[in-house]
Amino acid sequence: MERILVINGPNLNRLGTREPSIYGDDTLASLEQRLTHFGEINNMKVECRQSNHEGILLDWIQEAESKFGGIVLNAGAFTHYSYAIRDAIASVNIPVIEVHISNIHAREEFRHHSVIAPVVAGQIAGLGFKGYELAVLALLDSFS
Ligand code: CA2
Repeated sequence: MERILVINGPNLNRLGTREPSIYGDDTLASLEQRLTHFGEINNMKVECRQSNHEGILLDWIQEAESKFGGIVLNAGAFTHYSYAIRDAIASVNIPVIEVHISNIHAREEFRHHSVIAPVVAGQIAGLGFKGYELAVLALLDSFS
């Protein structure tokens, strides 16, 4: 069975507590539950993790290569400036799909640029939680 790792980065543990007009009212726990279930009905094992720490995200990306077929990554604000995360993605030979709940291109100027965009397989932004499911489907499709 294909295994997919979903990684959420800094502050995404705060989902459902503030800024509902940007990120919706659902919690990280409900997103993870939804993705686990989505994996089951599509015959995949989806594992979800979240960390506020850059080094932990780096470790997970590097380790995923031997255990997962692909990664769905919402790197949060690290998206906009972490060359370390960019290098970690470039160092693994499994596909990584970048997801953002909000449309980063329609927000503040500093969010328009993603330093990881050049090294990911694709980017989905602005489709809310649905974006994670679409990324999982895109990975599944890439396995066949
Ligand atoms: O739209 C996204 O998914 C982001 O990756 C979310 C990041 C932001 O820095 C990126 O520019 C775009 C921030 C996540 C913070 O999430 C919160 C959720 C609820 C309350 C406070 C923060």
